[in-house]
Amino acid sequence: MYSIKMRASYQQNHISGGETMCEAENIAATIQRFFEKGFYHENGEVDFLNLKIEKITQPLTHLHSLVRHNEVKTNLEDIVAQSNVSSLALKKGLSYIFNDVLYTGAIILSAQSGKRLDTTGQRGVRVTNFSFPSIHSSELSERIKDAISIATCTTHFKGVYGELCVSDDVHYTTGYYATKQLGYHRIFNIKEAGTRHGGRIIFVDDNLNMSDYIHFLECTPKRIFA
Ligand code: WAQ
Ligand code: MG
Repeated sequence: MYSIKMRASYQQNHISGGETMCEAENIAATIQRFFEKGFYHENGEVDFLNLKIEKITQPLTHLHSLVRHNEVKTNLEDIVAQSNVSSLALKKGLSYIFNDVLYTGAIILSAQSGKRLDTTGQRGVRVTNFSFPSIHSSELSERIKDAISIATCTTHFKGVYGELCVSDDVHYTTGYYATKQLGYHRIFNIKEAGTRHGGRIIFVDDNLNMSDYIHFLECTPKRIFA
């Protein structure tokens, strides 16, 4: 298997990224798909696009996909409160999402105090080396498959209470909140259309081993099955 990564930007500001793993015979189709995703993006013109192909040499870790819930009226405060994340932490998380910084990856916050615990600056932690082959032919969009895969990875580790996601794409207004126990809950109209506000916030225990967790998210090859 090969890891494929794409990153596109304009004047060094993040526009779009993508990552997956695939077999050799699917590399050409995957880089074509990622080229189109990054180069023709609703967030605007791109002046830099990087595609990276790397052979996977480590064994795959298998993760069971989170269950996807579709209720129209999921209330963010309620579901976050059910997952051991304080309202202060949620408030701080939302302030990272609804600011003008364009992060490439996820921000990791204390679920208790809301203090930022990772030290990756404006880059954030990017979940990479994952694939979701068992639903490739399903009716779900690439965006939703990607989102369920990322949430399955971020919430898998012990000491993680939940992940909140808002797309930074100008016209996509559905986000989600996910936990290992409660599953993947879509949240409609989480932002107003027309802004680049967005991001991913992972709420964790203060005692979580940060370098093990980041290594798991960025480096361990992860295969998600339904
Ligand atoms: N790892 C960590 N953070 C990421 C990753 C990744 N692989 N990919 C994106 N991010 C961060 C980054 O800060 C982006 O700005 C932000 O998340 C949003 O990414 O209808 O489309 O790809 O059920 O714009 C969720 C709802 C859609 C899907 C999320 O996010 C549904 C989405 P985007
Ligand atoms: Mg985006």
